[in-house]
Amino acid sequence: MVATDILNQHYSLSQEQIDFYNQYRYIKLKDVLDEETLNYYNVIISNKVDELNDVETPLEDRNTYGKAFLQLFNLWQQDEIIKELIFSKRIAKIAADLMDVEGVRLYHDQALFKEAGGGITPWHADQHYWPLATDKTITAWIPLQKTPLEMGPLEFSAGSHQILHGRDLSISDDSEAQIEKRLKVTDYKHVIEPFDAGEISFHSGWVFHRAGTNTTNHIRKVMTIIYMDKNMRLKEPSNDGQQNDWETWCPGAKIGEVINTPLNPVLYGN
Ligand SMILES: O=C(O)CCC(=O)C(=O)O
Repeated sequence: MVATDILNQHYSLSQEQIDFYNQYRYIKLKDVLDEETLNYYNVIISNKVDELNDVETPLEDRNTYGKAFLQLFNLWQQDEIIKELIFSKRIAKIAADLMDVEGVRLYHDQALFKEAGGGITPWHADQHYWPLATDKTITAWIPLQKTPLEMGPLEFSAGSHQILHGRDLSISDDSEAQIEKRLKVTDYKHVIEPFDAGEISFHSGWVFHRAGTNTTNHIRKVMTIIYMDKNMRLKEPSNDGQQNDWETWCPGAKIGEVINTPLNPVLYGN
């Protein structure tokens, strides 16, 4: 067996897991990847991030966003082997089943490497940045190593997609403070858990999430795949971030029409 065979094998989700996702809009799933595949991609993605990263500013001189992670986009276009991970039918079908849609397309991928000594990822909701017409969006957050609490694993406010206050805040000290304050007076559970090797989380575009600092001497290496319903339509952008995302991640898509550009291939479904 080569390391990547698991990428197209079926992963069984129970109805309970689908119901859990539907209620809380996040879920953590164990053994989506095996250790062999994980170690293989850890090396390949790390090499690509090293090659493409152009951030030279020392960590201490960056702002809060800059301290949170090194961020590199659409690696699937840079490397055929990384493309096999991003095009994994196993992961894409989980995304489709959790959202209860027939198929999913790629919005974009990104590597999020929280460096040793890296800062927090402030509370935020992703869909604030996306010009997408419905909430059928989901991110697979794929740690490339076992991720203990000290490394800053992804944290969720379970079920917080129902809160409107704070959705419009870009990732910043302000979003961290305001959303934290709002969440404190709700009953939504703040889920802070380590990730085993091979464990992946899925979260929807409107659920609030954050990550802590990385206090270890190792980089917290994560790859993410952002999926949307394959029938997702482009909406009129309502902020500069959404305008920029339209031009960058779905160039040529038309408002009101299904986002069917070469950058948005269907990864599961017909
Ligand atoms: O990896 C992180 O620290 C944050 C990830 C995140 O916000 C996301 O994938 O939506």
